[in-house]
Amino acid sequence: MKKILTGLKPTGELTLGNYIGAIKQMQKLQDQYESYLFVADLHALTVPQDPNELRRRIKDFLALYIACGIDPKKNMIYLQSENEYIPAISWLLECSTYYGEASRMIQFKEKSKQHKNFSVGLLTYPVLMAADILYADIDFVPVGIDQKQHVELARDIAIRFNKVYGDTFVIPEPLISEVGIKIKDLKDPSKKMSKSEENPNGVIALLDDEKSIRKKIMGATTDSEMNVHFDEVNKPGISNLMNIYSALSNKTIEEIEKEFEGQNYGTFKKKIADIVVETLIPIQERYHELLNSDELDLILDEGITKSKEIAKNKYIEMKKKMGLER
Ligand code: ATP
Ligand code: LTN
Repeated sequence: MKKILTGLKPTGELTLGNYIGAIKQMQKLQDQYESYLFVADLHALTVPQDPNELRRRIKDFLALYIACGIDPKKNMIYLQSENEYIPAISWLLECSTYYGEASRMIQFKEKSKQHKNFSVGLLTYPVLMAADILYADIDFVPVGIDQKQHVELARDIAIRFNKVYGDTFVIPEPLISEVGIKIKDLKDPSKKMSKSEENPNGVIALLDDEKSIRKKIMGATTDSEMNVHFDEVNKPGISNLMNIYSALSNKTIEEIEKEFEGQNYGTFKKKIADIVVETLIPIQERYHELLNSDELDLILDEGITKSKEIAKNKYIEMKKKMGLER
C-alpha cells in the first residue's frame, strides 16, 4: 500500500477551510493509502507563540482530527514534538541542503521581509518538513499549493542524499487538493479563509458556536445581483458559499444552481448556515467527548510509538551511511 502523510501547524484555530481543504481530503484518502496525520507543533515555533495558548491548541487539533472523522485505525495520528528522532534526522538533512536552496523558498522570503528579527528556524523550517516526510518513506504528501515548493525541496534533498550515500529515501510527491476547492474569507472573498486571519468575522472556526456560525454566514459578502450563479471572478462571495455547500453536501455546482434558481440570497445563505451547523455540531460533540476521556491519549500513545520506531530505524540507517558510528 502506498503511503500518504500531512501535518497542520497549530498557529491559529482550525477553520472550515482546513476542514474542507485538508482534513476531509485525508478522510477520503484513508481507505486507499497507509495514512499519517500529525500536528506540526515544532513548526509553530518559527514565529513567537504563547506557551499556554499553544498547549491548548495542540490538544484541540489532535482531538479535532479524530472528531472530524480521521479514523485512528486507518491513520497514524501523532504529535510531531514527541518524536525526537525527527529533529535529529532534520539536522542530518540540513547538512545535505544548500543555504541558497533554503533561502530561495517563497515563504521564507515573504515571512523574513515582514519581521526585522526573525529566527533561524524560519530558514531551516522546510528541512524539518523534509524530515517529517522522508523518515517514513512517504509516497504522496497532500498539501495546499503554498506548500508545494517545500515538498519539492524535500524531493531534491532526498535525491541528493540517495546519490551520495546510496538508496535511503523514497522520493515523495506533492498531492495538491482539487483546484477550485479553496475556501475564501467570508468578508473578503479575494483571500483564502485562514487560521491566522485577525478579523474573525470572515472565518468559521471548527469550534465556533451555532449562533456565531449563523451570524458569520448571514453576514458574508455577496453582490448586488439576486442570482445564485457560479462565477468566481464577478461573484466571488456567492461562488465561495456555493463551494462550501458543494463540499459539505456532495452536490455539484450545477445541482446547486438549479436548487436555488429564482431564490433570494437570504434563503440561500440560511441553507448554507444549516449545513455548516449540521456538519460542525456533531464534530464538536465528539471533540468534547474525546477531551473528557482517556481515549485521545491512548490513540496518541499508539501513534507516537509507531512513529518513533520507524524514525529510529531511519535515523540509524542514515547515521551508518554517513559514517557516524564508533
Ligand atoms: P496560516 O494562515 O497559518 O498559513 P492556514 O489556515 O492557511 O494557516 P495551513 O496550515 O497553511 O492553513 O494549511 C493547512 C492545510 O489546510 C493545507 O493543506 C491547506 O491546503 C489547507 N487549507 C488551509 N486553508 C484553506 C482554505 N481556505 N481552503 C482550502 N484548504 C485550506
Ligand atoms: N508546513 C506545513 C505543515 C507541515 C507539513 C509537514 C505538511 C509541516 N510538516 C509535512 C505536510 C508534510 C504548513 O505550514 N501547512
